[in-house]
Amino acid sequence: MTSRADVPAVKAALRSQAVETPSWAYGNSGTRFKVFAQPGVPRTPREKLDDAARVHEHTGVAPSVALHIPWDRVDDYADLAAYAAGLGLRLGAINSNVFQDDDYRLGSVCHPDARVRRKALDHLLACVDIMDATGSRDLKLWFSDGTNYPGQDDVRARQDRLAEALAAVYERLGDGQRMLLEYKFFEPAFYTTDVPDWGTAYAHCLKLGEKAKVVVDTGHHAPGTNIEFIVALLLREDKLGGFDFNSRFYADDDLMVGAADPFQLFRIMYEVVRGGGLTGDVAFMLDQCHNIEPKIPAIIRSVMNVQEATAKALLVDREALTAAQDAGDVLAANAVLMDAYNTDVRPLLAELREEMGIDPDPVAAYHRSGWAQKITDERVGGTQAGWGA
Ligand code: AOS
Ligand code: ZN
Ligand code: ZN
Repeated sequence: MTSRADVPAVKAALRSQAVETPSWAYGNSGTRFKVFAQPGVPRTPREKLDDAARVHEHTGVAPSVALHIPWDRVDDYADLAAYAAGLGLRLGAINSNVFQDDDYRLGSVCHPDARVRRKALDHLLACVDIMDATGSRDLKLWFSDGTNYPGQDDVRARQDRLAEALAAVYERLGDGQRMLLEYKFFEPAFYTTDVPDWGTAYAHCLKLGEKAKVVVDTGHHAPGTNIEFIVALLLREDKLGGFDFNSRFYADDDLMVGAADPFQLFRIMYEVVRGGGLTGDVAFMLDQCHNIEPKIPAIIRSVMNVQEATAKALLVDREALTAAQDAGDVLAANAVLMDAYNTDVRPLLAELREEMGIDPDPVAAYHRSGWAQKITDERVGGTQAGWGA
């Protein structure tokens, strides 16, 4: 560990970081080729929360759960929020879904037909009603809208339609509520995507106002994109609403965060720390699917991976870094950063967990708990993450 590290301050920062887990990560999921059903997966939103409570119990830093509507449809959302509270959890971001109906073949809020646009907008407004009931702060917007062929639709008119819908949703937001606009460079559209990059998301959010922020899904960039630069810039502009964390090797792989490139995750977390994002309003959410690995331990591992990257980012000797940067000492500056990255923070985190009264090894504690066997015995016919729910 770097000699000048203020360990109590690092621990305090780690203790206060909250990682939000997604309801859909607890259910079955797969690729377009096959869904490998796993035993014991949740059959209802309540059961997803039961599993999320285990993740929070063993990590101590995963107190909220993101919902996806209508995948997590219930009759009474206030009741679901009360159920979550009973488990020591709260309901987090409400993820809207305007991509799975036949009506959305040519898009949702950007669709050429005003009827489909109205239907999509009504869904987004209904999601804000749900936020009122759950007490959620954030509405997360991801649009599958785009075109597959040049000339298919008027790309600029689609931006006008998007702006109109976003403005209507923005208008509906209550005090303390925000909308987070997510971008993704392609898929399912392959020629143009209506919100393909941070610049497009930023331009819309800037016009809308301070309740509109950009969300960075780490899997939504072209290979080689410098994501930490985007993070630094958005933080500087006070427009970073949060993250959808996951790993990618190729496209939107949705693998465990920190698995493919832990160094990139560290560089992102360093910019978060540097930009004051750890103490601000940045939401640290996971957006992952566990197609072949057991889901709950994978989610625990993911939370731990975020913690490890954050711990390393907090250990960067900022004073030494600034001194080296000011002196133009390229190698020394790089060495300061690498010193922090190469520190084994697992003992520090184990110590922190003991101080928090939890097992220093969350995955082992989960395996010992018997929960996996219990849900395998009790739950039959668990649901698919999205499409079947
Ligand atoms: C889609 O690629 C996005 O990452 C969204 O956040 C989406 O709503 C989420 O992945 C659940 O499918
Ligand atoms: Zn996402
Ligand atoms: Zn995605």
